[in-house]
Parts: sequence; C-alpha cells; structure tokens
Amino acid sequence: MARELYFISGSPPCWSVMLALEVKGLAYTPQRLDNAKREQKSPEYLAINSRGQVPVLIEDDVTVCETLAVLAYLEAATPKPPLFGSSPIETAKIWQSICDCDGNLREPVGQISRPLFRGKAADAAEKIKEAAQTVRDELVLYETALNGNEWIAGDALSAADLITFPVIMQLLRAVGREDAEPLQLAIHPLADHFPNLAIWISRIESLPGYDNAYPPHWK
Ligand SMILES: N[C@@H](CCC(=O)N[C@@H](CS)C(=O)NCC(=O)O)C(=O)O
Repeated sequence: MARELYFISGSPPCWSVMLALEVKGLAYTPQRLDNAKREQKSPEYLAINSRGQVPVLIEDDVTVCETLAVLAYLEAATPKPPLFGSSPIETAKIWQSICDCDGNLREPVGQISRPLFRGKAADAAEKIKEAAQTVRDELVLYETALNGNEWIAGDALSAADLITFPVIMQLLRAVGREDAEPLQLAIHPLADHFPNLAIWISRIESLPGYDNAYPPHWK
C-alpha cells in the first residue's frame, strides 16, 4: 500500500499525525510542502485538500484531511497499539484532554509563538504576556495531571499526548528565543517552572520513531 503524508515542517497537527504513524509502526512517504512558497495553496494541492491545509493522509485511493479525522482513521484501520483507549472511560478521558488542548491551549500558544517567530517580540509584548498567563494557567493543569502519572490522560500513551506534545514544543521553541527573555514569561526553562511536564516531554522524546517525526527545519 502506498501511504503518503502531506505536511509543513513545524506544524503541530502534522507532527501529531507523524507521531501516531510512528507509534503504530506505519511506514509512509512524507510529502513536505513549503509554507514560504505557499505550496499548500497550489492548484495541485488544492485538488487534494480544497482548504489548502495540512496534514493530509493519502493511502492508495483514500484521502483523509483534518488531524483528528486522520487519527480516527489510523485507529480504526490499525487498532494496536490503541491511541484512543481500551474502555469507554479511557476513551472519554482522552477525548476530554484533546478538547482541552484544542479549546484552551492551542490558540493562546499561537498568540505567543506567531509574533515571536516573526521577530515581533517587542511590538506584541503586552499581548504575548497576556497569552502567557492563560498558557501558564493551562500548564498548571497538565502539571497536576502528570503528578504521579506518566501520560496526560490515563495509564498509557494516547492521542491526547500526541495532540498536546507538539503544541507545547511549539511554545517552548518560541519562549526559549533570546528575544522572549525580556518578557519574563515564566515558562522557560520548562523544568524550573513545570517539572512534571519536562519529564513527560523527555518520555515522548524517547519513543521509538521520535526522530523521524521531528520537524526537519528544527534539526
Ligand atoms: N483543523 C485543521 C487545521 C490544520 C492547520 O491549521 N494546518 C495549518 C498548519 S498548522 C496549515 O495548513 N496552514 C497553512 C495554511 O492554512 O495555509 C486540522 O487539524 O487538520
């Protein structure tokens, strides 16, 4: 079977899908699109996904757009190891955590990372600090959830970890920049502020296949 994943380097949703493919041991051909060249808006790619977004998974004649749809597809097609739990309550907890990340963390992280990645730290200082307060409040919840637990939703690695991890990595890349230092966002270094989260990150970094999924332009 020919399996391809269209992605943009550093995109958290793409990274989530790549990690899921690695965890499930599914080989694929990465098809990297260059955001700087707006390749995701080319007529050829719009014919694949009319929204011009990534990730998109293609398996022979099957095309799946949208991160969560791709994860659901992979889970249904390759149930082991399970990423959405093995009991109703496990599944519910995992979805709850995914909703928490998508509803409460992803956007404020974007409000921090977008201006920092564009070199606008000073111009956007107040907005970044405001978003950082929201993010810190969320990180406290993860820190508590990880107290005595290895994974953020339940006893096993799950889609909740794979969805949340790249968002937090994007945050860390942004707040670890030199121009973020004067803003004193109290997130970096993570181990000083949120030690359980820092250990959880190293746990994910030790997953087999982790390096294959790492954003190429971050290497
Ligand atoms: N809801 C979509 C969102 C995907 C998304 O926002 N992708 C971004 C990369 S992180 C993208 O394709 N950006 C390029 C663009 O919109 O032109 C999903 O989860 O798949």
